[in-house]
Amino acid sequence: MLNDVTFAPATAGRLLLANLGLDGFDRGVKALARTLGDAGFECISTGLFQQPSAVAQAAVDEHADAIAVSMPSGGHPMLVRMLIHELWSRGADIPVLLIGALSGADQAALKAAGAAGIIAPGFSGPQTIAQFVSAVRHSA
Ligand code: B12
Repeated sequence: MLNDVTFAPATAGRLLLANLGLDGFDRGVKALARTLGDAGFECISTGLFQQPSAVAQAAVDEHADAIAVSMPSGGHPMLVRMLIHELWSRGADIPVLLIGALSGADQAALKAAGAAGIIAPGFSGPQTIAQFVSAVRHSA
């Protein structure tokens, strides 16, 4: 019989996993959700083909601690800048991390635009987890 103990699972943070624009790669984001979920994060996925405004609103509605943009197709620079702008226009200071093989110029432009982390393809699971632990800690 259940008593009045409240069960509250510990969480390392709430993450919104997003695929922006015409990017159609969902295998990577599913694997990422498994890796981060096993590490104690709550992962919410937007699904494919999202507009930056929809991702920003979902992050606010879901009280996300950080956003992971998965975009193997490589359309980051414009769409991630739009996402960060949409977050700021909602007064939301939520770190955005993304993965991608980007030129030095694109990386610098995205960092200047406010991207919290740009992770190169090939990063190990533990390195990826460490990036999100750090991002959530800094946003707290
Ligand atoms: C499978 C695949 C496809 C499938 C995708 C199926 C699906 N449902 O996802 C299909 C056939 C649809 C496809 C289509 C295309 N593809 Co493709 N595809 C691949 C391939 C072979 C494997 C990708 C994959 O699923 N890997 C397995 C997953 C589990 O690994 P992953 O994606 O790397 O994700 C891991 C990490 O990166 C990490 N991770 C993922 N997201 C995030 C986010 C954050 C923030 C962090 C920290 C970590 C993280 O977690 C995952 C687990 O470790 C790659 C080549 C390659 N070997 O990577 C090309 C590749 C990604 N494709 C490519 C291209 C060009 C295309 C097309 C544009 C081809 C075309 N002309 O139509 C289209 C684009 C379609 C679209 N709308 O986006 C290029 C991209 C080049 C670029 N960016 O400059 C690649 C690199 C091939 C190449 N060498 O040219 N593709």
